Amino acid sequence: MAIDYRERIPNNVALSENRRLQRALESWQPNYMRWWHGLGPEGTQDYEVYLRTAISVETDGWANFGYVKMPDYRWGIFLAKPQEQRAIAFGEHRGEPAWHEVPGEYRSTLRRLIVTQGDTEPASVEQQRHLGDTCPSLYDLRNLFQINVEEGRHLWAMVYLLHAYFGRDGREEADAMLERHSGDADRPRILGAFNERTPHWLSYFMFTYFTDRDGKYQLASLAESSFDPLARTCQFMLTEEAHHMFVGETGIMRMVQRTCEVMHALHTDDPERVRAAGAIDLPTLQRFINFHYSVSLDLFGQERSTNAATYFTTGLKGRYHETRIDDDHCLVDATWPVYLPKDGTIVCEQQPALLAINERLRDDYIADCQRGLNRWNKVIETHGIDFTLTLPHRGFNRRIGAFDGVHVSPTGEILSDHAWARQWRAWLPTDEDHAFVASLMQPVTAPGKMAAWIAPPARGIHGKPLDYAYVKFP
Ligand code: BYC
Ligand code: FE
Ligand code: FE
Repeated sequence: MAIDYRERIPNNVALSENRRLQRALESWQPNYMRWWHGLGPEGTQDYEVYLRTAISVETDGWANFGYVKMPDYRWGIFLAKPQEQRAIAFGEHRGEPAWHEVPGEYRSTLRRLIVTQGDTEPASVEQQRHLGDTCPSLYDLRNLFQINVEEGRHLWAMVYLLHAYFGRDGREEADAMLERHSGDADRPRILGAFNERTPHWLSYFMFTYFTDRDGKYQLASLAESSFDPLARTCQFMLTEEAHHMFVGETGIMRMVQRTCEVMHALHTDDPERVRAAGAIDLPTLQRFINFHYSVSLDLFGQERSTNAATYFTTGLKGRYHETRIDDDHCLVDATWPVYLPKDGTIVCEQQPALLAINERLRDDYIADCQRGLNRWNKVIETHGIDFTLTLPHRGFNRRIGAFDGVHVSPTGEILSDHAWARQWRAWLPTDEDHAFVASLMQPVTAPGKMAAWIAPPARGIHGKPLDYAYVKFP
């Protein structure tokens, strides 16, 4: 399973033994590079970045650190080690051997799932392309670029599957990945959150906490797939995802820390005084949590989804940690509680578990999101400040599913249009919030220095000190 770095496309799938596939991917590669130069991190082609590159897919041999110019990053194809005689764990094919080819009857559904997954990866790079101009520190800048190159690699992972297993339509879909663009009026990215802007570092930390975490849960579900190459690709992608969420969680933690220090020093909880001191007040952080959390909840799809039921029954996409769940893994008679708006209130109804697969994954996600808030709230508490960050109700600010078109307050009351219009500014980032946050975004690029609105991280990268030159400019 060693990764072969002598190849033009590094890989551990013996690409050189399949000339046709190798040639097809090598002809996609220049298009990818053109996309990276055009829509990847802006103006960074000559930066030398202290990046981690995978050297093997073993848990111990993962990482190699060194300075790399991002266009020279070795994007490649890495699948987790095969599991011998892996059997399908759920659905109507439970107990049968996992598939090494795509069954004809599932071809278009599986392709669609892979395309949807793949589309998010370059979208996030596009969304983050201007952030380098306003980095709060070299440490943060390097982490941004690490995430960007890895999201680029995640695109490679899906493009490999499309080329290797889906013939001509797969190749066309791979091309289309570079033709849709985040926020493009004519050819947008597929899922809503990936067409939103990531205009500043506050949005970016929220995105990597909440939206990359959707990635964790979707990838974990696809890692259960009966289609073994997809499962193994997603398993390896998950190891990279952990760092993206770490960046989000610690980024928000550091902002909270800084804000609390300012509040403590000034003996104030007045948001205006906190802002005047150059920190981001807690109510503003709460509004950004509300926004990024709710658009990320939309990424799980409808509460009741026949699509999701089909993915599960046919074995294409499982539940989170499917094999650790103690049930029949077919869900023929099972039910699952689902929150739905009904007659002006929100009710919790038992629904067929098969239809509620998306909702169950959303439940797992919500519980995981709350863990970060608990840690941030500890920081607030340690400073003796009476304020609690909370996740809004799952129906708040939704565009997909049963809550689309229903106004729900953060605490879960259904509101009239009028009541919503009167109050939403307290709950979602306003233009003024964005303008204020943008005003803080002055680049800090001296080694070891940190913008005033964020506390330094607890430690540097890979044992290096905080004042290490994580990025060197030409
Ligand atoms: N926006 O039956 P439903 C990541 C559509 S993030 C727009 O619920 P389904 C990353 C849906 O397509 C992980 N449209 O659908 C993070 C369907 O359309 P049709 C990304 C939406 O299929 C950060 C219709 O509504 N991976 O990796 O059960 C940085 C009916 O809905 C949305 C995946 O998503 C939306 N939010 O569930 C970088 C995994 N939601 O058929 C990367 C692959 C739903 O009516 N995708 N629709 O035309 C899936 O598993 C499923 O497609 C979804 C949707 C869970 C997304
Ligand atoms: Fe990704
Ligand atoms: Fe990610």
